[in-house]
Amino acid sequence: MDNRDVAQLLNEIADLLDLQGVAFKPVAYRRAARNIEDMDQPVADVVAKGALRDIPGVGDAIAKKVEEYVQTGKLPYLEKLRSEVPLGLIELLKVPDIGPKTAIVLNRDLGITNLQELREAAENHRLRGHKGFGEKTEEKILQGINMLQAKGERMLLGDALPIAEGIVEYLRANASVEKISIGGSLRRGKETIGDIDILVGDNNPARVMDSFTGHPFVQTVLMKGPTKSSVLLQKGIQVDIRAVETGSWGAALQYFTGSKEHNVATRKIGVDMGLKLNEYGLFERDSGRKVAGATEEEVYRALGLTYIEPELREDGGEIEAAREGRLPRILEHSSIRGDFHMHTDWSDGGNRIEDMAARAVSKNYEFIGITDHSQSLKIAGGLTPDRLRKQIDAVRKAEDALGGRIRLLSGTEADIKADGSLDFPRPLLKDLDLVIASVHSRFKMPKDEMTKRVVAAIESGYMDILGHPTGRLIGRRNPYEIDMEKVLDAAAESRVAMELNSWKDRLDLADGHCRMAKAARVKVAIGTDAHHVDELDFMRLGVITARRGWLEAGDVLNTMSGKDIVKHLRGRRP
Ligand code: DGT
Ligand code: CA
Ligand code: CA
Ligand code: ZN
Repeated sequence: MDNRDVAQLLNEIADLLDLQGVAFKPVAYRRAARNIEDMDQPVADVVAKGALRDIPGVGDAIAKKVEEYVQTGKLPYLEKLRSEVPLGLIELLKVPDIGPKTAIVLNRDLGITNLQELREAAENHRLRGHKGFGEKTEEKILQGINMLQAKGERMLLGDALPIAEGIVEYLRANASVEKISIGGSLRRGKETIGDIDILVGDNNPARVMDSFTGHPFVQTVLMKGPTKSSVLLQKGIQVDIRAVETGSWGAALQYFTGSKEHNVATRKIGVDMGLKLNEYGLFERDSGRKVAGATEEEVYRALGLTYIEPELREDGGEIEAAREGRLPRILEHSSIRGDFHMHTDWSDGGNRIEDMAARAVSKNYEFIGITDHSQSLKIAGGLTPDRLRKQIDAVRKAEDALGGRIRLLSGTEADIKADGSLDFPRPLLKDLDLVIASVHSRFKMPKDEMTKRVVAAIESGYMDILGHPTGRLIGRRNPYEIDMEKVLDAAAESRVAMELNSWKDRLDLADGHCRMAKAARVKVAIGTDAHHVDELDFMRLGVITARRGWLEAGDVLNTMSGKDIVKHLRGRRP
């Protein structure tokens, strides 16, 4: 349980109190939630020290509830509130323009209890004419619902992963399960996740199901059976759990990891060998004798395949490669020795150069690139040439202060302007250790113009890495039109690397483009684009995406030593 979890529960209390028309209290709960979330120390430590009431906004009433939750994992006050307010009303608050007062009116006067009913009421024009609702408001509400539902369908890998890990940890602690793993698309590391799947290997599944459905974040139990259950958490996030006997663990994990297409292909291999593969094991078709099932490795081996990492299980050629023993040895997180892309308080980042460096040292990194925005990006506090010169000195100083424990690359994330030129004069670019160049404007250019623009930047001789090469924001902004083949050809020629920006809604390059880059012999540089020390943790999303793109350590610049990366970059300066 981390501070964010506690904050989330307090915010939910605030929403529910709002929906009961309670005054003042919701504001207090939200304030406490924000302060707890922003704290550096884990809330459990603060509770243990008895210092909860020292946090601004945390009075006696709120402190007691937080203590109870931290100590017991339960919060009866919240459960009571949940039982008093129709479940779906909280959803209504997510629609832009609907606050608690409106939600209460909609519920009291029109009997609306959830998003679906609100949609129907709006579609049948039952809102207009009602107190305060005009035709316009009705339309706006409908648009808001559409946006919510389109986005709500799948969640980001970076959002789903911590939630799922929290549940796994909770079940380890509370149900002392023998084996447990995330499964489904989340284990395969897909960039968006439909629902979270969790698999448990345990010979007493009933206890696991009780524990799971009793998790404090569970809002609705959709289904509860002896070996499987499904629940909804806040925001409609669905979690499915399955429990199997430990002897079937490997076969079940293989089955519930998917993808469906990969499973169809592995099953077919079995059929051709006279075997039957299902979630209980791999069996001889005629005798029914069990051939394998306890581990995934033994299942794959019995099918004549080498072990296939979950990220590769998309029926994208991995089965043929496994049969012929030519699967790549994909990138491991432990091979990462640095991060190329981050922002500091010199532009729109939240921490100092020294803070970013200290966090990187604690990750055992050998180098990081300090790459604040360039002058054209005024909204992000882009640096003028003058400021950038000063920053180069500041970076050197910070590096010296750390006594050689890490190399700090003085760099920039320079805008690629509409004509393909970079946003700083060449002599200045020459003095930097690292130049990332990215498109941040004029996204709607026709494809051939955009391709020319980016190729011109690549061929300028002054850039090392093309930042977030397609500009997409998952679920929010489409990639810009660009001829990736041509870009990769130019990059191969100029030995410019492609960034794999691992910000959670970018993951740009996407997995498929990573494979294209590898085929074109273009190196990939993973950058978190962190604007805060904690966001350096997004590295793992980049690693997962690189793995899905079949990249090996040798394809990724982050695996070079600090010394080698400095040498590599110096060798590129004209
Ligand atoms: P998602 O949730 O849409 O992001 O995608 P998945 O892959 O997690 O799909 P999900 O949650 O429906 O099912 C989890 C895994 O269970 C899936 O990856 C493979 C396995 N599975 C589910 N249904 C079937 C099926 O009908 N046939 C086979 N072969 N496998 C299935
Ligand atoms: Ca799933
Ligand atoms: Ca599922
Ligand atoms: Zn950028």
